[in-house]
Amino acid sequence: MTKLAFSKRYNLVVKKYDDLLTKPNTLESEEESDGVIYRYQNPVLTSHHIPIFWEYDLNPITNPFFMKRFGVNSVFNPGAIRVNGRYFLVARVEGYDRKSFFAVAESPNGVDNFRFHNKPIWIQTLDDGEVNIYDMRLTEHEDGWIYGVFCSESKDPDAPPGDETSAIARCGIVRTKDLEHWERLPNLKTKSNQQRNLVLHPELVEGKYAFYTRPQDGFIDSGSQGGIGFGLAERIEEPVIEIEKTIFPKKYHTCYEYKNGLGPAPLKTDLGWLHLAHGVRNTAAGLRYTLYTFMTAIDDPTKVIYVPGGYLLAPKGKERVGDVSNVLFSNGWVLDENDRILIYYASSDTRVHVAETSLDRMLDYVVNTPPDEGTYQHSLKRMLALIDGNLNYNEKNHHLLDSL
Ligand code: BGC
Ligand code: BMA
Repeated sequence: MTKLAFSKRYNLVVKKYDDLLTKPNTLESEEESDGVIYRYQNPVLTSHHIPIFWEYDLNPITNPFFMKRFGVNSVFNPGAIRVNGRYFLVARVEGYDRKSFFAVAESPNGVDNFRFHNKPIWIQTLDDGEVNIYDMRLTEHEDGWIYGVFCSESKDPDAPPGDETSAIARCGIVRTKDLEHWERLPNLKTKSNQQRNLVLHPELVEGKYAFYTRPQDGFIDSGSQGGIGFGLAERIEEPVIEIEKTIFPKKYHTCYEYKNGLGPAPLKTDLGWLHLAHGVRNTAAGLRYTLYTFMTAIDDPTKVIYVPGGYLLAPKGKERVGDVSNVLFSNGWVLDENDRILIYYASSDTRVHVAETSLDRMLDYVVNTPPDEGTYQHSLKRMLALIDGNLNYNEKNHHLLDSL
């Protein structure tokens, strides 16, 4: 093995880093897209985007081999927000040691040149055995704060001796005005022992803080618990939900058969609250996570009014492989003033991508995609109706299909 001098190795690593950070991103070609969503070609955040001085000791005396002293394994599941025209992701940064924390990365255009701020976010821990934190959802709330709601994980105190995997997931809450200083609030209390994928609704409902919840029986298994829930908390500084109702149940033989959970905070549109969620099914190869959308009524965010059938985005190509393969997960999106929607999603718990659509396109998709009516017979009838409609249209309209 040829040993490069500290400075040579340093220069190579810096060059690679700089090239990566300034690399422009481009949309996939028109015909690659399904017409609903357009993916960008390169991931927007990966472990290679981590600043060099977070991983390496830059002092040749204490680090003569210029080796990583703190390795980052993956960057994924970011919350997203646009402030003063700039795009911010609050990413889950996971070390080689499996612990994760949050770090803010900023971009001028939302699709490339994402750069981490100088330091990851300092989060004050609570005195409750918290071991790990992940998957922050950001909400610009009408009360003037930006809230970050995340999963706080600890070892299950009732795990029998020898069981080193059972865990408890709770809902952690922080808030900020500047994305630099974050105030930790108490964890949300609900009746369920396990909570993951909680999201704060941007507006008060009946004068209270409204949360989308996802109660579970076990750490992985949602068990008898029904799906995406909803509940109100009187105060955010002492958050307690007494009554939780299921608004989007998991369902047999769908892409959210095993479990589901809300993604980012919903977007307010003229037709209703637009939601992005993940749906999970179990397979012989393990859990498969895809993303889907639905809409709830503006005056009642618990009332589901549209559910396009099937998934919106599923793992594709290189996205399929990673630490936890066959997973797409999203907890961040941004609607900008030009009605562009940027969906930030992670693939296989490893890296972050962005896909683009527009508000009018999404509304068309949500309203006009046939719902999943439960059986293949229903689905087949829907497709036959589409085919017959097209053949009929073809007869009457210049035989568009004849060249196919
Ligand atoms: C992991 C999460 C995962 C959860 C359930 C946690 O320990 O950090 O990424 O979603 O387990 O599998
Ligand atoms: C879930 C999430 C994510 C993760 C996914 C797949 O339970 O909370 O952290 O992306 O599992 O591993």
